[in-house]
Amino acid sequence: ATDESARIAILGAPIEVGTSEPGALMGPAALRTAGLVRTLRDLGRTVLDRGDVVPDLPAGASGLPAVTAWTAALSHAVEAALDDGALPLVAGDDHSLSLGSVDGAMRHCARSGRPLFVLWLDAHADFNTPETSPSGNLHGMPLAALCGEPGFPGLFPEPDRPPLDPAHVHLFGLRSIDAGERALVTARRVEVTDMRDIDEFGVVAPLRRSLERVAQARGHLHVSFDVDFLDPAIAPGVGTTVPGGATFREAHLIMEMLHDSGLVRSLDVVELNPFLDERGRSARVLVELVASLFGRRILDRPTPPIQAVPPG
Ligand code: 5AB
Ligand code: MN
Ligand code: MN
Ligand code: MN
Repeated sequence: ATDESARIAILGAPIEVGTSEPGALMGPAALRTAGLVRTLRDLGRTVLDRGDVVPDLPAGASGLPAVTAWTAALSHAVEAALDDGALPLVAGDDHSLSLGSVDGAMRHCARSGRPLFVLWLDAHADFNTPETSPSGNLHGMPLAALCGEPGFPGLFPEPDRPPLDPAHVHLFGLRSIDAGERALVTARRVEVTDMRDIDEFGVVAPLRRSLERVAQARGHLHVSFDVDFLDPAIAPGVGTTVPGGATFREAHLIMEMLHDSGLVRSLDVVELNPFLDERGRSARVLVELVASLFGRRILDRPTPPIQAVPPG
């Protein structure tokens, strides 16, 4: 990721109110069971496991009120971790938690003066609004809400927050998009690398271009990793599988490039549903990928000296 020296603050977010598939609640526990903390410590990193974030949630709350409480709790926890000089790793579940983690990173960035960029590794665009959503599930809407689309009254702790710049969002791995969100993604000029692009050009060229842009802007890169970015053959433990996802090697390479960039300052790992997993496979794959993001490499030697961006 990452500043080699930054402490990693793990924040569990067992949230499943944004999805209709039960089991997500167990995501943070499965990541811990698969050795998330131990693996990062073995890499020589200082890891602070802050336990699970506890939202101020009335018993039985669901839908928008529940997501609003989670958003406030996570936004504050992520902002506090960043203010403290740590790198927050939100070990989650459903993707509505990124409403809070990205909002927290935005508030931190507003004060530090760094522009925020978001790399959204996902089969889906997550750019629905309540009006365009075919399912009504909030895990399909976080980017639209963060980018200031109407339809989410009172969702964020600060009602007048400046929206996330959609041109700073890079959807990577896209292969399932609904008609309404497709129109929005196009109109708002969100950057998109879909699976067709990856098939033709691989992951390296589009990711390098994007990282170069963040580096030039001296930006803060937030990475949101949805398990369904991966092909279901390697990560079946997710409610919304879509065939034709990233391979193990493609995902690894992305993590290695992110590490080498030194630009990642906050991270979500979301949508793991252990109830749907096969013998912990998906959780284990995720821990492997996170290890690569935090500097595990095959041999201890410098990165191949390739130019960050092809000239021209
Ligand atoms: B995920 C769908 N677009 O809005 C919707 O897993 C799926 O966080 C959303 O990417 C998937 O319900 C949300 C059909
Ligand atoms: Mn998602
Ligand atoms: Mn701050
Ligand atoms: Mn998804």
